[in-house]
Amino acid sequence: MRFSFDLNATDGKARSGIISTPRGEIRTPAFMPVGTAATVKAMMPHSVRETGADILLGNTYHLMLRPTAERIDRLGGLHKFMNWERPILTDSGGFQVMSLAALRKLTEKGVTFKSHIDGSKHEITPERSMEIQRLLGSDIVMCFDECPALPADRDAIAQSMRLSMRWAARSRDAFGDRPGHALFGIQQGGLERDFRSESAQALIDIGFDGYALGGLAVGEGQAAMFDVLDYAPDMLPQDKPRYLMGVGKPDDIVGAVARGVDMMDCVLPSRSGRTGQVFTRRGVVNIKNARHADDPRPLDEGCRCPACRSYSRAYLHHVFRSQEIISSMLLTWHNLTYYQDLMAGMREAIAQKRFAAWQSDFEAGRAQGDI
Ligand code: PRF
Ligand code: ZN
Repeated sequence: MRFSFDLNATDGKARSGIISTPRGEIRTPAFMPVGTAATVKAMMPHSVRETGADILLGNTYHLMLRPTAERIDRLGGLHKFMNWERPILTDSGGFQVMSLAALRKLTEKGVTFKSHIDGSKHEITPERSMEIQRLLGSDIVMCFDECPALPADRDAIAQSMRLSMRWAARSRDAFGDRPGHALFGIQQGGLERDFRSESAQALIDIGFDGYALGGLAVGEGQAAMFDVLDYAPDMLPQDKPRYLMGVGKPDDIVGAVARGVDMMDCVLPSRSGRTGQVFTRRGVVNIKNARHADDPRPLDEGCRCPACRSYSRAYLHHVFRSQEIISSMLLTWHNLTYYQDLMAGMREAIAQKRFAAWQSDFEAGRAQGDI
């Protein structure tokens, strides 16, 4: 069975479809929970599935350092290792090297760095990144790229983007032909329309199974990101999935889907679950706040998750304040459920051609605030 993408419905620029892989279907628009270290923190895999996730994201950078890709391969691959048999997308490592590692050195060949865990020295090249992602058994492999920190001058953005495009060609060559597995290119070019266009054309000439929008959500702000998303997805093929990397807050996700994005990932719902930040239809609630201490009501009346079905705000406030492990479990479960229900709501609205009305309701709910 091969990797394929079928668009089922469009409404304005918003799209809804199915990515088919040998490990299962991915309903789009899709949100991918982040499982950096072979776990979605505080969640059992079957619980992640119950929230509605079809696919998880894993990280080349973290897994190559610990426990190593070779060890995971010997143990039967990442799916078996972490007990998640559905699709996994892996990021290629460069972005995490730039944000986490020490003594980074970038050359035409690749990047060398020291591990943030034990200071040991490592190298990732496009060829090595493809090898690691193959050893992990990743279903959707990402090209090795460089994501420049913004703001940067136009010249630096162009140089970096062109390096990423040469690496994209090397990634394609090293990946080879692997039926059932997909390789995604990554568009770069900062906030510069001409460089975004040059990058898209370079990727299309190489040819990929899907196309990511990289280099966004790196500090430019939502308005600047939406300005790029107003044109950049249109530069990519209509018939292939489009993945916006590392996004975002619920309103970023809704705005991205409205502009033609099909896939996203972000640590926000899981990380916020551990810091007491809760996403609801009425905006963000901080469970740490003293106003919840005597509140017998659920977090979100309309939510189907166990935190909302079986516990009060007062209990969730108490276990958070007491630093009990169940606090991270319940709040992460809630946040991931909220994100997946958001995606399901958008998929349904797109299929029924009422996405604009759905988006107005989404914004109205948030305008009301938590009560
Ligand atoms: N490239 C890669 N991974 C990423 C990004 C990128 O540009 C981003 C940018 N938001 C997040 N993760 N390879
Ligand atoms: Zn809930």
